[in-house]
Amino acid sequence: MGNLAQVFLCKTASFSKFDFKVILWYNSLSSFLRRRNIESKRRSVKLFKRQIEESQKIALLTHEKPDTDAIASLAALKKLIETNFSGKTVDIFADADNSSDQLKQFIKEDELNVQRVPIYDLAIGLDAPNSKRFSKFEDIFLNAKATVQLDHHITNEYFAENNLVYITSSTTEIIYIIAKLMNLEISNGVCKMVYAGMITDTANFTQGSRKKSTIATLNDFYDRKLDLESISEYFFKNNSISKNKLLERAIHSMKFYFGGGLALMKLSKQDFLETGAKPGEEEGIVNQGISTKGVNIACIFIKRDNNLYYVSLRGKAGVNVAKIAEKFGGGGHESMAAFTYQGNLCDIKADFFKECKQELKTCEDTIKNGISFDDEPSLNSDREK
Ligand SMILES: [Mn+2]
Repeated sequence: MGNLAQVFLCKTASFSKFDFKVILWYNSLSSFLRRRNIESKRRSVKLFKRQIEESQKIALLTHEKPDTDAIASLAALKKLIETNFSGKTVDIFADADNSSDQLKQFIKEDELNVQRVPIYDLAIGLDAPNSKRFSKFEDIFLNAKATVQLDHHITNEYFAENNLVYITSSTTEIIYIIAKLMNLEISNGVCKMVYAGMITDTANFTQGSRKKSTIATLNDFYDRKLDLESISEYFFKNNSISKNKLLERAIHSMKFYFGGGLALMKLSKQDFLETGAKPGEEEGIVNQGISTKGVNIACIFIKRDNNLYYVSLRGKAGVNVAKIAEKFGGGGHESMAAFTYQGNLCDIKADFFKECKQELKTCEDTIKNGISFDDEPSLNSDREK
């Protein structure tokens, strides 16, 4: 609300002088905080540029079992640093299957996990809420002379010396925003990598965080006349037959709890073997659960090894699945999160259901039965405050 409108309201409605003072005070405090926030972001970006300039050997790291946003972030930032700063060696690391098709799209097999140097001048963490997520490469980050991280997870632990954490669509989007603030030369190839991270982390802009900056970034890409359609098709209309067979198994396993509010799916090692699906092909299958009417939380338990499960969660508006994932040592976003569980399923069942029930309770009032196209005051579309 603008100041003028407040003065008007104050004169017409039954506002006391005290209310008016509170509104003015609140207004100036929030604009002060906003300014301070922008200032601190600017300082972090400046520091990041200086950190790159002052380093010669740079390591880029991301979380284990990297998704498309993580891999695209590694590739995009490597390219940006190499083309805009001279004399830097940029090594990239990820605990991943080097031969996966998804990885090969962005990174040459021999460029990932190269022979490491004992101590890097700068380690840059990407798309990870804490350093443990770098898994077997965590020591590279811990031993580096300087550290910075770029991430968009709501559960981020601000674990680096310089933390560039913005809750937005993807880590690639943050890379693009920062590259622009640094006035770097950004190639069309880098933009396409950024786009790949954005569409996969938001399931084609239907979940996760979508901010003003997301739209501004898309605007830039349309101005560049990039072929975005083929990237969308590659990620969303390109399922292998084995993935479809895996999806069929997952749907077959789907069970409903709490009056249909929770959908649970399971996949075993056997399912992967018998369908011929490769690791990584389970990405996105959990969305099938959340796309079901009445389901407000969906999850999939993927059995990797004996008693080792990867658990992926999705939630509809009003639910915060990151909270559930955090309880079990994981993290993520309000509408999409994950954790790893080592142990017997029977041992986690009661606790897991308790957490889900709790979240379903808090969302009961906000879930609508339909949508309204009536004229209503506009909503704040950003779900994360
Ligand atoms: Mn991400």
